[in-house]
Amino acid sequence: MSSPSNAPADPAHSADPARVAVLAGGVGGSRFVRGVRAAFPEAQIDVIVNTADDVTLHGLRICPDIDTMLYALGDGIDSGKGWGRADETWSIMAELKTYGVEPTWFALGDRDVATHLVRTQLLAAGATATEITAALASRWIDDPLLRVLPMTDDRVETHVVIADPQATAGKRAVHFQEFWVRLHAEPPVLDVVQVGLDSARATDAVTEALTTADLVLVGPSNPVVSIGPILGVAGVRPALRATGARVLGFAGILGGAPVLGMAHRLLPAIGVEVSAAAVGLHYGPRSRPGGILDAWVMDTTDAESVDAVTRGGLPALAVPLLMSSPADTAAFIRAGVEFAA
Ligand code: FO1
Repeated sequence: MSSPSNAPADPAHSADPARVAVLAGGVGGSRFVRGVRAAFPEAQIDVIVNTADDVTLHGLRICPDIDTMLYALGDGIDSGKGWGRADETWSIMAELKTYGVEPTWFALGDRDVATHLVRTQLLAAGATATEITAALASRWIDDPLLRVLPMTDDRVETHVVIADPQATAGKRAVHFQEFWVRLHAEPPVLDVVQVGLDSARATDAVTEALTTADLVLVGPSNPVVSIGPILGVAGVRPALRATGARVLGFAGILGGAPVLGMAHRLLPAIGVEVSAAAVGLHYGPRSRPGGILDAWVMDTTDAESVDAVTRGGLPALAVPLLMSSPADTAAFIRAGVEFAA
């Protein structure tokens, strides 16, 4: 007789959570997921991945956060770059450059292109993002109790509005990938727009994973372009507020700067200070309308802001958050679970 599926986990006295749902982006997200598996070896883990980074280039549909998650968990990732395939070759890019066919600023390795060819032809055949991800995962994921789920089957793309004196209104929108990869996140950000988000719905697999979980973990991914879009998809926040699970969030900002990526360039544009405390309160306690968290875990660097977060109605904890190994990540995840119990 298994324990009630929604019984909140209390690892101090009872078995670990049977079902864990994780909200994650790409590079940091995959490191976090390895820690979740190390923390809870027996659990079903459903990883809900951001797809607002997706882009179509050279006629191919590219899903960076999904592919990074699959490659990383399947040991096929270029661990130096944190994205793309290991042992990559670049003949296709060299040929495109020779043809003078743009864009060449987005580096597509030959092995990586095979993934985009598979995805693009399955999309053309009418398969959903969820079906395609499951098909790709059958090659990359050998963990029968781990599922990688796109946040939605609908098309959502993050665009960044930047100042541009040449443009008529003095500003223009660029795709997030152009902002990050070609423009190196340099231009001042006036706004972040997730195109298509207002009509995107969470898949049934995503809402089921969230509502039946014993534990939900919001990973330390970019709050604006990774976690933000997931929370913005219709059905996700209601599922997070309805779930019987504990919902724990983990800061990706330490000492006022993101550990990875460019969140510091984007948070001000949505009116959120670049600090672990501000991000936690931005996600908000479940006791507040729209809030999603039962607890917020920050790094010891930010221990002095535990009180401010707690006064904001969100129980907070400060422990070492660096994901230098799955065991280190598992340690802070378990510390968060025990704190929230
Ligand atoms: N990031 C870069 O900085 N430069 C690239 O040329 C690049 C290519 C690329 C190709 C496929 C892919 O899945 C990811 C790629 N990324 C590249 C990383 C990508 O921009 C990020 O993984 C996310 O979109 C941001 O988290």
